[in-house]
Amino acid sequence: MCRIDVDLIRKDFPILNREINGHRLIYLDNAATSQRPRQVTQAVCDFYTKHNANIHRGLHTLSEEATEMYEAAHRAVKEFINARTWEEIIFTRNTTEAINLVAYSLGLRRFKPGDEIIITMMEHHSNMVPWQMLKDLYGIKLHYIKLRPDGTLDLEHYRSLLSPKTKLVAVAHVSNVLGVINPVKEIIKLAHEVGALVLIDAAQSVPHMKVDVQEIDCDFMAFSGHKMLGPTGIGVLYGKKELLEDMDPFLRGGDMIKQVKIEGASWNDLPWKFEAGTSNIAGGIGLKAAIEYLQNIGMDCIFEHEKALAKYTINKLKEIEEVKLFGPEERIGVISFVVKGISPDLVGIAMNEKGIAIRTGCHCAQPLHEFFGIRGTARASFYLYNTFEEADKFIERLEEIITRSKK
Ligand code: C6P
Repeated sequence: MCRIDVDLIRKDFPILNREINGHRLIYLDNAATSQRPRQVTQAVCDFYTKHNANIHRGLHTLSEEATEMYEAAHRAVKEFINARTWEEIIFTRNTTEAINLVAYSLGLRRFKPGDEIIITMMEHHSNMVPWQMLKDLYGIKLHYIKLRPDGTLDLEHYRSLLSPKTKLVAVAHVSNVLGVINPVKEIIKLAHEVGALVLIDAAQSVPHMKVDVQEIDCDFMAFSGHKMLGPTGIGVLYGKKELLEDMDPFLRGGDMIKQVKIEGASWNDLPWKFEAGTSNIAGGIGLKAAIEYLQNIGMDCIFEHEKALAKYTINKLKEIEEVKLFGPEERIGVISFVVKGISPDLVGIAMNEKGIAIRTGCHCAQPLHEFFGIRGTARASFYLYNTFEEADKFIERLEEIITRSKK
């Protein structure tokens, strides 16, 4: 059992002192993007003010420093998710680009008509639309694992979809709407038994819990820096080295080549083969600072804190008759709900009047909302700097909104 010192943590996030509409900001939109601590903004600022240069392109001191810092960022990610080597860590812009990289470099080039891909009904559009592209272009069959009424995956249905034709299973580790933690280890084991590869969309898990790629044995994993205290514009694709070596590049141009001749080109070593053009060097360096920040606090403690906040808030929401919650009991700090008679957007706007930031809409998961027969939800999502007092204020405001709507 560990406790995190939320008061101390909050001192590192100046934005949390902002007033919105005359009220201290309560930021409950962490699943969309997190805030950044001083340590991250400082690391980015230090890079630009003291070390800025392009990487891999100069023999001067600044270029060597920038190269070393950017490579160190890859090594920090490698340690964080326990990859075998830092060559397995490719920096992308975000989760979306990381998934598209696999769809283009593996799917478009290696899959053929009749091959099958399995995803789930709860996927974010980023882990759905790239696979729909393969279906439309190549006649690849796309299956969706059904959900149980509580929003957990129907694993019996999953088993029935698997066959030697399955080439890829692409699944969210944690749903950005339901907060449910999917049993990825079991999903991966079953996929490997039929020879399929597995991509894990870890956009909502890596920021909040310890994820070990060797332990779960995924083949690819994608996540975004901006949801884990890092800068925007930097994301990660993890891939097993032998698979990445066997794949064609995604984007082509500078830095990803070994040699270019009139007749054609050969590819650079990993991970650079997949990092074409000038990279988001400052973003990578900021991501390293974010990882160090999270590691100092401890991923297990962050996970416990958020789970406790979610449980506390859900118990209070359950007492409000007009509120309908989505997702199972056991979950990470993401809570989506609807309020009888009030649209999610109106709930969001009324929350903002008191400085409370939540997200409303379909959260880029339209098929999931259709599954529940609704058009959108309001969503509160927690992170390490949120407090129980903030949860109370959120509930209090929701009760006010409901009372006001009845007048
Ligand atoms: N979900 C949300 O408010 P990007 O935008 O590429 O950094 O992340 C895409 C993405 C992929 N998978 C999951 C499970 C996600 O939650 C997200 C981003 C945000 O829920 C923005 S739509």
